[in-house]
Amino acid sequence: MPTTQFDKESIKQSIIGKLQRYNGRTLEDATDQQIYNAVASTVRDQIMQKWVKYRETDKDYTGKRLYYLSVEFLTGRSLHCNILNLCSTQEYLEALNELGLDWHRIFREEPEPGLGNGGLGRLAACFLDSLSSLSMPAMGCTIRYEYGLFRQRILGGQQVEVPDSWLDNGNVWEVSAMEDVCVVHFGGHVEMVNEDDRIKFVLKGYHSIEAVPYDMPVAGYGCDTVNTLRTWRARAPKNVDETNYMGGSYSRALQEQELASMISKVLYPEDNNYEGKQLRLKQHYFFTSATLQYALKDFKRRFGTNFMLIPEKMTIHINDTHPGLAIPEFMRLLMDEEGLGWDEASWIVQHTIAYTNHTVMSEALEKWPEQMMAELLPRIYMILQEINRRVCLRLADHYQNGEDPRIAKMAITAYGMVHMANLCVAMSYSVNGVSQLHGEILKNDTFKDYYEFMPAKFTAITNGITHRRWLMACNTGLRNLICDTIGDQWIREPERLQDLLPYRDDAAFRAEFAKIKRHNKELFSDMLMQRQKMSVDPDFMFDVQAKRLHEYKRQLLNALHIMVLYNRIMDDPNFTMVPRVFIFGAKASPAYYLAKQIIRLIIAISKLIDRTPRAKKFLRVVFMENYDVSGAESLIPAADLSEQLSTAGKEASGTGNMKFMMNGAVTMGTMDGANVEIYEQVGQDNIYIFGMRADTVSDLYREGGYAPMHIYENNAELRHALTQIIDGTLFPDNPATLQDIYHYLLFSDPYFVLKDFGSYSMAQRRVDQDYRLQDKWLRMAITNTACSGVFSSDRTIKEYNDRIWHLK
Ligand code: 26W
Repeated sequence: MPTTQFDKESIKQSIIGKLQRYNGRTLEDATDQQIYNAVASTVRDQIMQKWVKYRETDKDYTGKRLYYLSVEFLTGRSLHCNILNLCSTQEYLEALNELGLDWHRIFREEPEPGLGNGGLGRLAACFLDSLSSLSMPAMGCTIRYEYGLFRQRILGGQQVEVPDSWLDNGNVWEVSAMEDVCVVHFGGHVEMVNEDDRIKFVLKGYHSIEAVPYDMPVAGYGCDTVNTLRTWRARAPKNVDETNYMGGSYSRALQEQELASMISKVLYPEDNNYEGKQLRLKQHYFFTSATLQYALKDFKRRFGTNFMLIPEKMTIHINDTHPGLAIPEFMRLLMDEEGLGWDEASWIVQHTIAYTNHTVMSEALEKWPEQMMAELLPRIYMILQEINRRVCLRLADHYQNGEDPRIAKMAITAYGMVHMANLCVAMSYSVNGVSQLHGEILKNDTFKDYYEFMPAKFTAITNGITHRRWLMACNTGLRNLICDTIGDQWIREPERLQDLLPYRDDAAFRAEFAKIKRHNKELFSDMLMQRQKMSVDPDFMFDVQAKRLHEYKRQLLNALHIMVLYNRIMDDPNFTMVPRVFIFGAKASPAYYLAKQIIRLIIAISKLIDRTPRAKKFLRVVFMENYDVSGAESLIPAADLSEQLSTAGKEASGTGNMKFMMNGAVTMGTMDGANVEIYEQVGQDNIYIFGMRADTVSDLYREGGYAPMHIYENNAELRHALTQIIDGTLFPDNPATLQDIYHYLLFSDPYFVLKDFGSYSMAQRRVDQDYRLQDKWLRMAITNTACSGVFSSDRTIKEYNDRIWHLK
């Protein structure tokens, strides 16, 4: 047994001791919050022991290291997963039991760091867990937002945003690393000076911000590796800098402090929608620059100034374009700080930076005004212009024509904007999509011209999720059943979940599987009662759509279908269906008007059904408030049907789809993103596929859209449901409340909701039929869990390592 293992008795003693020393309390009169702190810091002690040891060995490490830069790391709570990864579940369970403590109640006290919006941020967190568990040396780097993603309240049937000050009670998991504080410069102007016969560029009149790192340990499962998640906080430097020479006063100094801390104040709540806010650009440069300064410092500690060794010793992975300024910043550090020439610096950067694209939505592609870049980051802007000049020269040469129209499309700076995606594609050694379909779309459409110009760097690696959090920790019932049935090898080799396949035919196994699902539904209902004073009937089918609210994800398709079901129930006295609760979880970006209207629609439908006794027998709609990682951990294990309805070609991958599948929910989905690969894994009998394929969708775009009115005229059920949006059925006092949704669907919807409705509604009829045949349904559910192993992020990380990083 590793020496860092704590036994049950020492865990108990530690908890009691901490309550006494830090709170002056006994167990009996301590609050849940205090108990949480005592338990968490016991776990932390255990991790710290491992961390110290790991860092000791890491000091002499001469191999390659990965820096994973992401503007979001949606880690969720840490306590449970940390205990799990320490392989100490049994010890803690027993210790807490013997102290008379309820384990779930204590876990609930941990504030959830909401340092991300959705898929991209959660993916980064799964990656870190897998990197550690596979013992790969890596550091995750991001911003220490004082306010994470807003908390969502539903008031008067609408979303209201509340600030999320998750750090109020401190964060047990982090330690500051003052030795690595560094300075980031903004503004000023560039001067050319002649030094030792070389032209040097020097930034003058800038404004300094200090970057303070806080480190959170990421312990791998059952191994010695403890990687670090480094979060950077912004503060004003204590010492006077150039700006303060101009008549600094006390109140001015405080103002400076306030302004500086703005940079790491709040996470932008937009998902898949870009706005050129200056503060956002500051955030990106701030954490990117700090990270690269640290990476270079660590490189020099390890290898001195032999900079040409950099590509061999580190990879800088940028999670979408948000940390893309790593490219010019790295060039700047190598040239201006270390004295390298352009060609050497450029060679190093182009062999060190790898880029993942996560979206093809044009409104999400980052473009910064050149003007803003020039004012905020003058030296970086100069470098960007020079990169652009050289890339355009190469292109002109390649096309044998300096006027080729493709050059403007591929340029880094064009028409007054800096195109971050072009920068990242041009300058990194690897560009990857996040599912096979997405990878194809990148090559054939989004980055078509670049793909033809430099095909070798393009690849696709399908996303994954950590089965430790998303199965072992969140669904203990299923985890135990699986271990009892096929042993525990699947924990290290999740593909072995396949061994469950034969048990589809075992009636006793199916019964156990069903019992667990039912129990998870009860747990979810309890959680809902506790979170929002609502309950759901565990005998209903749980039909779940949980993800950010976005037009392309088509929550509207689901909502319209519920209205159609409602009408069938109300119009036909003989109608029956499997009782079903439609559960939604979704945050809308605060400034996204239509998304907020869609939430209103869903809640209005829910209320309509609740006041209609006949409908209530078959139908319920629940809007789960403040859907976050913890909410997902309770909702996903309870789901029967997983709704993945994006317009084909729009969802780069999806990862929620994988979590549902792993927990035995059957997918209702379009042939989009990773749904395609789920389909390939489970086969057509174990998934419900509907709607247009991606190629049909892109044909439709080429033809200039579709005629929703035509569908409206020919589908009476759909017409009825649409009319009810505006005829007072939902809002008797103000029928026009949701008229914008009505008009959107009929006149401007770019995501073809009505077009796919018929096929969706047919597929839903099949769900109803199949669910009645419980054995058939259970076989499908088990198949989904059994085939979910390839979607473990362990597989994903191994592929990144084999194809991109080459860490060992
Ligand atoms: C600048 C505004 C902004 C913010 C976030 C633009 C784009 C983003 C992200 C790239 C959006 C995102 O989270 N994309 C999701 O990434 C997941 C992980 O790869 C995929 O599974 C989802 O399909 C994709 O939507």
